[in-house]
Amino acid sequence: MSSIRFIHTADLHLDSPFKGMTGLPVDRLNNLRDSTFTAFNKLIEHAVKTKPDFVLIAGDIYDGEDRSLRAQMKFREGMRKLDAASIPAVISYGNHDHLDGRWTRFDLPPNVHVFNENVEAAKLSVNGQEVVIYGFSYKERHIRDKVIDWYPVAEHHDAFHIGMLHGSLAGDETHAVYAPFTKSELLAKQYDYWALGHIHFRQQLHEEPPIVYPGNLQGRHRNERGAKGFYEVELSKTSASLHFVATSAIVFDRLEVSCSGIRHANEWLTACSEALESFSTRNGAGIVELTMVDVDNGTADLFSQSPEEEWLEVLRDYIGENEPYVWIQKIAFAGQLNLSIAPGALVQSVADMIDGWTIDDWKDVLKDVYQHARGVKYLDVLSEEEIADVKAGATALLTAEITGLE
Ligand SMILES: [Mn+2]
Repeated sequence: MSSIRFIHTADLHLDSPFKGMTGLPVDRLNNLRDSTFTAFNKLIEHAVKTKPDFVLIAGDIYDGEDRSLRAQMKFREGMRKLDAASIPAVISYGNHDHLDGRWTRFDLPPNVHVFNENVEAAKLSVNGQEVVIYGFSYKERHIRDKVIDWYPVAEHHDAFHIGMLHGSLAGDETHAVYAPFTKSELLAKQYDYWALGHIHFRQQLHEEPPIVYPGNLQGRHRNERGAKGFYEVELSKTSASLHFVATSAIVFDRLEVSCSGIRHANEWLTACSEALESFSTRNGAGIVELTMVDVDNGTADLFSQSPEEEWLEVLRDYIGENEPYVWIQKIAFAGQLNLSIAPGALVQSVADMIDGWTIDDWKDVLKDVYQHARGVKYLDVLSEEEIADVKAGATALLTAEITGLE
């Protein structure tokens, strides 16, 4: 039996507004606002050039439930290019672009199969080989049902079976409203591949068969770090190979700058500039936060002579507008806090308490925010990584406040 080759992408979030990017020069802000389209165009160009058998888009094509006209027009253009290259596309809508939103409809070309609100099968024939793709679109923003129960178990194993599902692993209560499933429930369907969407962090939940989150095509904020893109998949009945293709036009990241031995401001500027250069060589344009590490007392003295905003301003001036352009969103002198002053007993006991919180405690603590009807749409799920960030940030703040008083 021959193998098939396809592209798996999800979470395009076209026309994401990138709110809160204050200070970014206007033309750069425009580039950023175009970045979801730039990333999408890279995907389309790649597809037209490499001619996969089909393209799967597992939900959240649009960022908003109103699906901006511009986003719909650009998406349609992309689908037309695929159509002209005879590449079928199978798409579903997710929680961000659910069917219940208010949006003006654009017709999509005939190569595109759109899943409706019930789980259904789309059948493709690839070089005489039958491929069955199962999926559904969100009929409203929250899908609490275990939609996974509606997916049929695969029969006829001479065909390829692929499940498309926009949702999250069950067990995470904050995420229970997004078509929850367990890994064993997916495996029980006996499909050859699970094309997931919704979680923006690229990850493979299972190898054989592959259960895959490709992540989004373009990071949208400081917590969506690193290169983003899609997977090219080559699948046979006995093996699968996944190849990641980066599309992000602007990469969000957090860089550490070693301040070891730094005594003068110009040495610091050089150290930061080197870190930024090595970042842009690897990633191209970006938006980064710089964290100072290896800060000893001498360096801390230097930093304490000017306010943080001034250091940031001077650094931005020094770096200038080289291409590829890297915007420094923030600098943090985290190292300072680990100086000669050990965190007091009070800080330690509070930090220990935070450290001891279970996921339920976190949810309880944050319930006002996460249950806020209007606020919740601006929040992504609280990941373990974010919890770790909050912990580190809280401890640093406490240390700064308390040791400052002492
Ligand atoms: Mn999404």
